[in-house]
Amino acid sequence: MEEAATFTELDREFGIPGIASVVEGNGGLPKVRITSPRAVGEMYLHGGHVTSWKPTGADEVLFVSSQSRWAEGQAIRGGVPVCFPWFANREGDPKAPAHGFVRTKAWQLESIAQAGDAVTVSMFTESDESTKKWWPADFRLVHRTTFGSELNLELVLTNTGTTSLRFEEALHAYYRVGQIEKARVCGLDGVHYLDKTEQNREKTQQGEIAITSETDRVYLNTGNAVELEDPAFHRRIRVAKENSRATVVWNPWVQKAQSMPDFGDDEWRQMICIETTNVADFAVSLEPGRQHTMKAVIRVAGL
Ligand code: TA6
Repeated sequence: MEEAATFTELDREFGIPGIASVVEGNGGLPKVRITSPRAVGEMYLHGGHVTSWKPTGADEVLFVSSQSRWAEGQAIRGGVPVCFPWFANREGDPKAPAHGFVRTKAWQLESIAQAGDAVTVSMFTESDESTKKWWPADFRLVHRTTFGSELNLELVLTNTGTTSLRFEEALHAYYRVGQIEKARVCGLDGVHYLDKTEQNREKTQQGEIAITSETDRVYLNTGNAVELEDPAFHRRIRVAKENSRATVVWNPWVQKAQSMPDFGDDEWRQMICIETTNVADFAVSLEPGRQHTMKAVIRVAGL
């Protein structure tokens, strides 16, 4: 009875008839479904996780694995996972969950608002007993997403404690591509990166990025917008950002894909991650009472 009431109550409190509703999603997890004149989309309370954005007149932009898990304590494979307060494995703590603890947490709805033809959904999560097991800080994290002809993602952190915070963050976006071998990522020419497939060896990007093997790179000290050119889908996806000093590009290729239980063996051909982040030397420090916002703006155009 509780579950059903939750959806209905949330929908009654936050829903906008014909535009936004709170419904039961995969695995019985609550999600916000957007059907606005400019776009359709979905965002789960589980992880404050956007799983779909389809601007009017275009195909789905985000990739979600057919093998994804949809359960408490498990991360959704695809869409835009929120990584916080650390990225990837936590240094010196092999037991700590990869990419932090908020992507597997139940977030709360803060608001759903219509602005013209776009719809903004705000979800939040805060420090509590479960987070303090891993990280002693007091914080409030809001993920505010605007679904329209472009997708605006804002991660807003407030230090609600009395001591300074240092954290990493990522909007770990998975994009659908028609055929990865033909896709190209432009905008990082000349940028230094750490190659995680070679023990973080430091390299410099020459020209556009082509995916020809497992690719796991952290591009450092860059605020550049990047463009994903996808000839197979005849489209270009532009990812611009604010207050982010590093960009991660990832494709698992064949072997890593086979090693992931929540990812289809052949799905590496259909996706690439282009992640808006602050990681490594670009982790953020935040004084008590202060707020930090990282933003990504995604647009789709024909190729
Ligand atoms: O963002 C790239 C990365 O850090 C890769 O190293 C790879 O592990 C990927 O994230 C997925 O991580 P996950 O914990 O979701 O399996």
